Amino acid sequence: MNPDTLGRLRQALVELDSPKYDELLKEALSADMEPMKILDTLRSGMEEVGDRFERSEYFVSELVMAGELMKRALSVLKPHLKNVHRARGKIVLGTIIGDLHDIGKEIVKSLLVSAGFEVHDLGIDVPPEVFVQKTKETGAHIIGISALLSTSIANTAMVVESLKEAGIRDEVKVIVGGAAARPWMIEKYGLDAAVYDAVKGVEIIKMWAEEK
Ligand code: B1M
Repeated sequence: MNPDTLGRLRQALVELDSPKYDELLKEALSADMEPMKILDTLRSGMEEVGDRFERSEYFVSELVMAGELMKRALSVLKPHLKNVHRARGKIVLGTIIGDLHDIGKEIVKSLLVSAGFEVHDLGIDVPPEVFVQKTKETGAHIIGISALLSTSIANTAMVVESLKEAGIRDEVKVIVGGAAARPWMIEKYGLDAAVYDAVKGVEIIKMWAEEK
């Protein structure tokens, strides 16, 4: 493989050059590149797309296009993320209300499924009570919330409040992950963990499952 395939793949994503992107994605896969390495590279490309959006060089239509390209890679890479199959526990997963971003959540879901978790994915724009309802229904001990917008991440505190109201706060761990997650939110919103990175998030979830 050309040593700069990943760099060029990232660039093709940033430039929204769809044919080049597909070609380089194929090249990276046929060279047996680590799927997580490819995803991390693409994530960094998405950050640059976001930066261009902030500088008004890109508009929402470009964000949509970048999202489509990223999803295309995800569907190709997903089967390669699967390795271990062990019943590890149940987790309720979703993107918080007000937030429609789901690419990071899909990555986390694939990693959790491959690590042997039974994942109940509620999708995007999920209200707090729906997280709690599904948790009660499935007997899950972990809620994973994805949050990319600083405007809606505070809604994760409402999930914690709903758990308290349902009388099950002590039985359920809550982890929030995504571009908007910061460690100070753990205390402020009453969470158990807040991470920026999918692998780190899955490590924490595995640790909690082992403690059970
Ligand atoms: Co939006 N968007 N977007 N967007 N978008 C961001 C997030 C933004 C940072 C761009 C920017 O300005 N730099 C900005 C948020 C700013 C802020 O709040 N501080 C932003 C904005 C402003 C908006 C809109 C408001 C734009 C508008 O309409 N004016 C709007 C909001 C809509 C809404 O949600 N209500 C909007 C819309 C969209 C699209 C729908 C067009 C599209 C999403 C398509 C989709 O998801 N299906 C989109 C995109 C593509 C982006 C960027 C460019 C890329 C996001 C992405 O998919 N990254 C993004 C820029 C950025 O992130 N810097 C941006 C790749 C993905 C693999 O990374 O999702 O971070 P990520 O997931 C990571 C980790 O965060 C972590 O693991 C994943 C893998 O490493 N992780 C977890 C995620 N969830 C986890 C859960 C865990 C653990 C880890 O445990 C449970």
